[in-house]
Amino acid sequence: MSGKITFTMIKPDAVADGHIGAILGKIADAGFKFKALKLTQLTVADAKKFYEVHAERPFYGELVEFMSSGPIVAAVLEKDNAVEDFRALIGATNPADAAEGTIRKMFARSVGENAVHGSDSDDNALIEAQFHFSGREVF
Ligand code: FUP
Repeated sequence: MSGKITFTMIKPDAVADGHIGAILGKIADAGFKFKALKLTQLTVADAKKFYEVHAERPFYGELVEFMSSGPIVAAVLEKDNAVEDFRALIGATNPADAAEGTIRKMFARSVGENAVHGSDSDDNALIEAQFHFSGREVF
């Protein structure tokens, strides 16, 4: 079994569309515990750094612009097998390909504005959690 921690953001589209409560409810109902939680907004520099692995991709500029365009909810979540189970809960990157009942299928606008982020590995979960939260904000 993999690690117990993952990191998520409810992205600006889902916050603007009024889905914070519904998405947090689905996360809690799926058995995740909230270790850290806040409403915040990324600067352009923050978004560039967070997504720098995608810097050479054609969608990088739009992604940075979108992710810094409005408030997000950032959270650290705890559950056995957290990374894999959370990615199953959110569904495929493109909501058109996401399974019924997944968060992206229910709430995402498009592949670029896809409602939620989920870490893709245990190592990245830790890096991303530390990017957004200081030690005293994680419980
Ligand atoms: P995921 O791990 O499912 O969030 O997907 P990726 O790491 O491949 O992509 C990160 C973000 O880049 C996505 F959430 C949205 C954006 N993206 C696009 O805008 N277009 C694409 O074709 C792929 C990703």
